[in-house]
Amino acid sequence: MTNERPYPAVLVLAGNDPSGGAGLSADLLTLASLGCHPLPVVTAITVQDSATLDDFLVMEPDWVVDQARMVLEDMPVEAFKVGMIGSVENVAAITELVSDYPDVPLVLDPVLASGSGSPMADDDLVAAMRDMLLPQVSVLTPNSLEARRLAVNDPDGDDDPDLDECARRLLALGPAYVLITGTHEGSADVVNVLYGPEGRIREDRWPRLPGSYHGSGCTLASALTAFLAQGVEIGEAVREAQAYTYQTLAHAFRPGMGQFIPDRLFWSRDEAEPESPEEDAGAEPE
Ligand code: PXL
Repeated sequence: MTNERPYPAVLVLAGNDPSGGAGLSADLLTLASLGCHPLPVVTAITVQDSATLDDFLVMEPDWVVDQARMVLEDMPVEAFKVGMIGSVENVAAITELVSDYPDVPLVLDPVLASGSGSPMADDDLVAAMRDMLLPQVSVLTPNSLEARRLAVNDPDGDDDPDLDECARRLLALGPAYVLITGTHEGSADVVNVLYGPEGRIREDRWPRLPGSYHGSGCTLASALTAFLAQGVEIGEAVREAQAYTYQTLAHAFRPGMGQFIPDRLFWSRDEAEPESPEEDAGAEPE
């Protein structure tokens, strides 16, 4: 064998979603589809379908760390991607783990709620992410709701910063870059903005697709991680990740009775037309 490591390895710490829409499945399909070798570390298991999150069970921090350390000692990784974390203890354990790899880019998708809006993180978990993990993060990828929750310490007060101000506050907590996605805003187009040390770096607008998707945020964050793992520069990686994610959404399919699922393997399918969200936009909004 002359080429023992053809694909960059990416360690993914995330929860399992048995509908195959979000979480680890989304991450693994995206990373593999974009030419990486995903290393899945389970942080939680969820009980959910394509419409509803019923319950979840969080792994013990020792189990999270042991899964990760075993493979990290076996092979080099080019990037980390963190999704659902599940507990304050897991935030602490993951922070300590990644601090041993300061040169490996870390993308954090701060998962606070399921696609159907059920909470997946309480205030203590949000505070732990903010205080412990954000200083280690290379790129934070909140949607606008997550950006506001992470940036505003006092959600019941009068503090209502715009998204530029949220980004400034989040950058002050440590991440090198923040990509705020606009799917949950009311605008006609979806507007995603990348911020860095000097403020706005790029703004991309995408036509808002009809229907509601399960796992779109996981797909975008994983695609971004894949490009960073391949050494693509941040601005270009953000552009490519959005273009890929848009295609997965344009080719989304509806395997059950709930939301549409992005087709991370859209490029590998036969020519046959996929079911289109335009034909049935009846799924519950995200
Ligand atoms: O889309 C966010 C997300 C991430 N991770 C897991 C999930 C979800 C949403 O439902 O279930 C495991």
